Amino acid sequence: MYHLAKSLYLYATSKEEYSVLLLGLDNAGKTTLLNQIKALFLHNHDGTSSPQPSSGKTVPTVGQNVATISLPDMYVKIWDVGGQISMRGLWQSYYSSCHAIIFVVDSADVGEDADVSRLRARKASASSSAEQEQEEGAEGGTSAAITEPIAAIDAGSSFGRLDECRAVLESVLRSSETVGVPILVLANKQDREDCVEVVRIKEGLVRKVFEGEEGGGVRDSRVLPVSALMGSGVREAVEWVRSRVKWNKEGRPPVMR
Ligand SMILES: Nc1nc2c(ncn2[C@@H]2O[C@H](COP(=O)(O)OP(=O)(O)OP(=O)(O)O)[C@@H](O)[C@H]2O)c(=O)[nH]1
Ligand SMILES: [Mg+2]
Repeated sequence: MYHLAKSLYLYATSKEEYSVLLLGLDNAGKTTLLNQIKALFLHNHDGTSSPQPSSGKTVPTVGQNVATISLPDMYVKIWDVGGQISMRGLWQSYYSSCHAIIFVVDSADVGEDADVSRLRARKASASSSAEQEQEEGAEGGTSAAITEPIAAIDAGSSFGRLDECRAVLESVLRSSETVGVPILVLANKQDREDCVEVVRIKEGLVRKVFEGEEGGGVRDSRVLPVSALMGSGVREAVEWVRSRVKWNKEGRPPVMR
């Protein structure tokens, strides 16, 4: 009788627990995001309190930070692992037990896209050719002068860490242990004036990776703008994860706590 009562009590009081892995390059804002999620959800289970700016004081993560938040219908255990190159080798040990991945991108550190670079290059070379023409009174031969610097800029460093970001995201998707795991890409630092818009991150990074060979086929994914520092978009990000891990429950069953 005691055992029956105990199991009924445990059944009535336990909740599903899902694990979420925060990944992304160093300095992307993973720890700031974790702190903001804790501030929003730890004392208020539905996260309806208004987001407050976080202090933004963090140090590069060596190892991991972990926190569990309690939502009305589940616990979410969030693993924040270091994004420095030396830390990335540890990521794969978390893949098999995670139910969702949040990949954080620093939107102020992806540079500008190829179209903007081309336009800038065209403008710059057109005006320098015009100056040259004026100085030398030369005619003809300007089209070669216009196209030359474009190639130079395309191969240059105006892309910030976009290429690194793409390669790292591809390597996450390439692992057989992440197949079918929902992935949320967060375009973080949207409060910064020099950030790129979420649509640019979608086109320049996410679509290329997910539609490319490394994309690992169809998977549940989304791109959302956030500011981990100010807290904007964080509740929506948690809500997306909550709904997707539930939807994928048969593929990756939760643990009961
Ligand atoms: N403006 C702005 N700064 C942010 C935001 N999120 C994080 N930062 C800043 O970015 C820097 C790095 O943030 P972290 O959260 O430590 O980055 P991380 O991804 O955990 O870095 P690693 O632990 O090295 O992988 C800190 O100075 C944060 O204050 C944001 O949304 N807006
Ligand atoms: Mg960190």
